[in-house]
Amino acid sequence: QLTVPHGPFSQCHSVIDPKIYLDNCVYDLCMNDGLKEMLCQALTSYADACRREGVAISDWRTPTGCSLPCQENSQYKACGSACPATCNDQAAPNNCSSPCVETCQCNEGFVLDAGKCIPKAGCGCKFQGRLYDLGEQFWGDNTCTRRCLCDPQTRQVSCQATGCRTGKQCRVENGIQNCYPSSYGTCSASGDPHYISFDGKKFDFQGTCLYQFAGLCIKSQDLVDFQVLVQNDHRGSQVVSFTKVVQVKVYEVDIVISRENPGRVVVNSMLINLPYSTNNSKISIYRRGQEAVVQTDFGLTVAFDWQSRITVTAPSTYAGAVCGLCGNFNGDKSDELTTRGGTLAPNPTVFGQSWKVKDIPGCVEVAKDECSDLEAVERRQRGMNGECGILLDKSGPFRECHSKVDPEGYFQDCVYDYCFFKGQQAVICQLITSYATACHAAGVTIYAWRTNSFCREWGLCRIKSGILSLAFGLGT
Ligand SMILES: [Ca+2]
Repeated sequence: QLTVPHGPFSQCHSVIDPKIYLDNCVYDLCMNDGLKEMLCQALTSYADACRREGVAISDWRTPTGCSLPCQENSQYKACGSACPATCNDQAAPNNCSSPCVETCQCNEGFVLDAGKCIPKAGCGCKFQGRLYDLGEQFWGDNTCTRRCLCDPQTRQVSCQATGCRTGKQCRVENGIQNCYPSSYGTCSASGDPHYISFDGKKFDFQGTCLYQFAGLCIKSQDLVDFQVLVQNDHRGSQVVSFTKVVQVKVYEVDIVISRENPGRVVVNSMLINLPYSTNNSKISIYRRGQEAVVQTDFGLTVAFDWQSRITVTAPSTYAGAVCGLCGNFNGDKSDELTTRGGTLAPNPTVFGQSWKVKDIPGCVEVAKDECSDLEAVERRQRGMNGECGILLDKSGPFRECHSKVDPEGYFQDCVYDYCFFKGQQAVICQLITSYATACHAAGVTIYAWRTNSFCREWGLCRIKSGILSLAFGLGT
């Protein structure tokens, strides 16, 4: 094999003269009665010399029977990678710049670990009978008091005493034990708009500029920063409208839900259809009933019905750390009208103005006059089974919803708007629509409440006919 012209060593002949190796080989074989090991040794030394000179040697072991004994789960390679895959670096062969070597290479699915080829899955740390991936963090007990790490260097588990931070509790969700928010807070705005803060304070604010609805104000390593902005529409004499644009900023993604784009949302300036997920699924946006819902992996949910109703739900870990029109979520209702400057505002208008983020051309923030005969209007409406009274009517179209969604708040908002806008129908129609939406979301059947003379459908007809066309395959 050493001297055959087209044999495995032929490429090396011009670099290292094989003659002396051949002579030595013949001599050794003679002296040892043709012992196979002698032959293999001689061939190995020539192959090594060639390889040192950078000459590629093809497989000479198979034809000569000088197989290199390879251990379990590995196989002989005449020209294998000099950088074998290991537990710490399974991709090492792909980034190897050294020339190939004669080696025993671990089989597919195995990696070299302490001189042995072990299954890839065997890389990691064993702890209480379970195997953890290198770098994996996990709880070492079922009460979340020991946080453990499978150290990639030592492949040993090290644990530290810790616990769930304030506002979180240790429990299992979807099979995963972790510290989860112990509760959630909700803030909403609808109609005029009427606000209900995280701590439950109700107030009205009619500014039509861009405002911070809610956002992280006390920065913390444990809390993901976010901001929810709202813009309300200017209320003209003919078209009455409410929250027009909702903007969510989180994980450097900018999401805009606006009345201009019903059924769709704008993500980083691109108009997209739902459902949609972005930033490694940290944010998902989907449709729930009549609402667009933005949900984050840390428990923040923002829902907007593309019309007038916005709801923000935040985990209790954010208690006391947020600010904006939704208040600070510290459980204290009395300090909800805290301005951006940190002082308590004398009224919702001053409070709201302080949370302005941006002026929109033509936006206004005038404090509206109180409605002088509010109480009389409320008394009158309460006794009616039309207008705002339709919401409370025990035999009316919403009768089956009363036990699921309390109509009283909606009724009061309706009366308030009715009074202020001198009974403009479009205003109260929006509010009744809000209640209908909430009933739908609660899975309750409601009965026809619009008539040709009361809250006749306008824009909705177009949307509905669009949906019908799609349903019958006529969509464009
Ligand atoms: Ca508060």
